[in-house]
Amino acid sequence: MPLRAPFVTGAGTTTERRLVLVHLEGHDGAQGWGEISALEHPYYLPETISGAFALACEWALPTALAGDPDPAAVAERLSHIRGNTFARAGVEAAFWCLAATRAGVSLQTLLSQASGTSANTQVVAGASIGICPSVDATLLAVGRALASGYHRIKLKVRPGWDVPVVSAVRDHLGPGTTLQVDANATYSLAPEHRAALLGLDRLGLACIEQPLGWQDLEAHAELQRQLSTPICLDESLRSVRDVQRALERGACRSVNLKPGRVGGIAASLAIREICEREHVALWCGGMLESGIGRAINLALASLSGFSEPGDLSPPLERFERDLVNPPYELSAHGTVAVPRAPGLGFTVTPTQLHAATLNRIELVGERAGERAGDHHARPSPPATSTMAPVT
Ligand code: OSB
Ligand code: MG
Repeated sequence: MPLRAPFVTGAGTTTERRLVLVHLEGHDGAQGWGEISALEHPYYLPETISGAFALACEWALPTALAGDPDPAAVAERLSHIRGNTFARAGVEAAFWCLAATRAGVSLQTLLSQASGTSANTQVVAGASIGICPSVDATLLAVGRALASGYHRIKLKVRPGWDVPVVSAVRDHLGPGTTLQVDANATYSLAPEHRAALLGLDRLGLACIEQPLGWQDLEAHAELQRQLSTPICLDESLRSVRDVQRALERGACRSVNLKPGRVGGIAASLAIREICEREHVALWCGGMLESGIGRAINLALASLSGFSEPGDLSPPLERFERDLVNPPYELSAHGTVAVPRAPGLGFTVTPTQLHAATLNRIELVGERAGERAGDHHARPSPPATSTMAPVT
C-alpha cells in the first residue's frame, strides 16, 4: 500500500507498506482476520515483513491449526515459537476474530469478557508525526492534526532533530496540549545525547518514547532517574516478562502496547492487567496498519486500563486506499467509535484486497494439520515463493 507521504523516523523511512493478512475460513463459513505488521526493514526490530510471511506460513499457521481453535489455546501453542512476535500475533488475532464471529459478538466484547474488564464505546486517538523536512513543515502537520481533532501530538525525534523543533511545537501549542516524542532508540547516554534528552525534559512532554537502545533496560532505568518526564518504552517491551522487568527496574513509567510487538492479544491482555493494577500509564501504539490491524488495536485499546490516547489514526490519512468498509474514521472529537458488529466489525473489501495483493498462500484442511503435527520436520518451502502480483 503506497503512503501518501513518506513516514520518516529515526529507524528509517517507509514509502510503501507491505503487510501480511491472515484470513481464516472455518468449515462453518465463519471468518477471522489478522494482520502481521512487522516493518519492511530490520531497523525498528529484527523481524521483517518478508521473514514474518515465511514464519507464518511454515510455522505459526500450521501450529495454530493443529489443535483447539480457542484463541487462548492457540496463543499457548504459539508461545513455543521464540521471538517472531509480529508473525505469531497476526495469526493469533485471526483466531480471536474467528471466535468472536462464531460467538456472534464484537471483538471488543470478546476481549472484554476474556479480560474480565469493562470497555469504552469510543477510543481517544493521538497523531504520530514523522520527521519533517523543516520546522515549518512540522508546524503545518501539527496544525492539521489539531484541526482533525486529535487529543495528543507525538513527534518523531532523533539526534539533530529534537530540542529546537519540539520547543517550536510546544510554543505553538501552548502548555495545555498533550505533546510527546518518540526517538526510536536513536540516543545513547553519551554527553551530547544526554544534553539533548535533558533539553527535552524541560518541554512539558507527556513522555519520551524509547530514547535508548532496544535491548537496554538498565540504561533506560538510569536515564529515568535523571528525568522528570516519564520514559515510555516501545521496542524494549517484547513480552509480558519484559514489561514486568522494565517496571521492576524503573526503566519506564509509561507503556506503549502494540499487540504485534508483544506476541499477540493474550500477551496484551496480561500486560493491560499489570499496568492497570500498578497504575502505569498505558496506551496502544501503531505500526502503520491497514484498517484490519487498526480494528484489532481499536478493540484492545477500548478496554479499561488504556489511560492515554493511542496511535489510532485512520489508515486513509496515510494510505491512498484502505482495505475495509465502512472506512475506519476519526470523529470530529478526535475519537474512533468501536464497532459493535460481530467479529472484526469492519468488512474487508474484496476488490481493494485483490488489487493490493502481491502474493497469497493457502493452507487447506488436512494439509495444514499434517504439516503442523510434526514440529521436528523441516517444513517444505511455501507453495508460492515469488512476490508477483496475483492476477
Ligand atoms: O515507533 O511507534 C513507533 C510506526 C511504525 C513503526 C514504529 C512506530 C510507528 C508509529 C505509529 O509511530 C504510527 C501509526 O501507526 O500511526
Ligand atoms: Mg515508538
